[in-house]
Amino acid sequence: MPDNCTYLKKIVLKAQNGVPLTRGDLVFLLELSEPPEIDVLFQAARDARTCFFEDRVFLYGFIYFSTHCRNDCAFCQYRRSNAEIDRYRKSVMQVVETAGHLAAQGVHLIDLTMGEDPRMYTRDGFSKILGMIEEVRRVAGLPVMISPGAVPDDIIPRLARAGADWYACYQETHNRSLYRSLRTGQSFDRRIRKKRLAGEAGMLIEEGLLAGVGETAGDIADAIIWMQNEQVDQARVMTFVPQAGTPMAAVSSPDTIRELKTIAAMRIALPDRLIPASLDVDGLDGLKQRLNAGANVVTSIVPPLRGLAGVANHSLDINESRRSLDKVLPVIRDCGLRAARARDYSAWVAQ
Ligand code: SAM
Ligand code: MD0
Ligand code: SF4
Repeated sequence: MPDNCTYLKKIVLKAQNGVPLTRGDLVFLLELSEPPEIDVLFQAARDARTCFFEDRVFLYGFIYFSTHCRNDCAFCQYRRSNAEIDRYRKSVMQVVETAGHLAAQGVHLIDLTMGEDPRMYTRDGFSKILGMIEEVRRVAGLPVMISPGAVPDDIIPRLARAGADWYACYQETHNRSLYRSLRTGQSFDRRIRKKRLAGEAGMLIEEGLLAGVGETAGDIADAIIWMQNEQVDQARVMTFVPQAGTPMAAVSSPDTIRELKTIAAMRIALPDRLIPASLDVDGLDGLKQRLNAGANVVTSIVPPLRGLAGVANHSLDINESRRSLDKVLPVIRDCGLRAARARDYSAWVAQ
């Protein structure tokens, strides 16, 4: 334990001085297994967060506006071949109205997410999305993230021009053979290219990983190194939640400790970046442990009773209003943190 702690502190110091962490450093962090060592890891992550963000946490409203999808990701309930779910497609008016409602509640960003909906992946569909981004920005007066899947190359700069500040597109893993089994039939390189194009078009980039899908600590380390090299602006990890009607339905629910250690390792490696604590995996009950591991953004705040779904959990905590700000804010305070002001967030985005 003392030896491990000394090495841990060395790694933290290195990261603080802006030296990129090596694969070995990251694997070491991810493989810590004794509770006292894991506590030291989480404390180091919180300290790294304090250095750049003090006690401020950002809040993202989430609108999953179409749950139709042409892809067949093995892990996702919205995959094309899942006939067991009801799907919806919200109108631009409904989306804009919901965004206005979320803004009035006090979120800092609106995340507009969709499946690769065949009806939206058309000329008309893309124009509709561009118009939606403009309207949401105007009515909500907040930065916008778009999570539209791997849209055609020429659409990416148009998303930026319409006012999308962020492009979110997750690789899930940087192990290519694992990727092939998860994102069935989708090119790894093409998905990477979309993120690069979005960055070139002036958007901020979010990369994301799944935890508990058969990845090794080395795979996660490789992904974090990629995030360091590409200078992603937001880095996410979510524990896989098994979904009925998918090939991975019978996989047993992974332990969330892998996600928590990954959050902490990402915070140490990328101390000044945004790292989400998603309400979508374990709902409100899972928020505290994610913030305590070093996350600084609460994502997947979804308003109740509007027929809106989550991704990893279709309905967990939504209609019970447990994904609303009045439930989230006390947990943030319990962790010794506080919600940032909207202008703190806009300043971060601008900078
Ligand atoms: N359809 C677009 C796409 O795939 O890029 C946008 C949706 S994307 C934000 C949905 C993300 O939620 C996936 O990339 C994955 O990281 C996460 N997700 C989906 N199903 C999940 C599950 N069963 N458990 C945990 N996370 C999941
Ligand atoms: C979340 N369910 O924030 C959402 C989603 C998409 N940009 C984010 C994974 O947890
Ligand atoms: Fe479609 Fe996205 Fe789900 Fe894959 S993760 S099936 S692309 S909605």
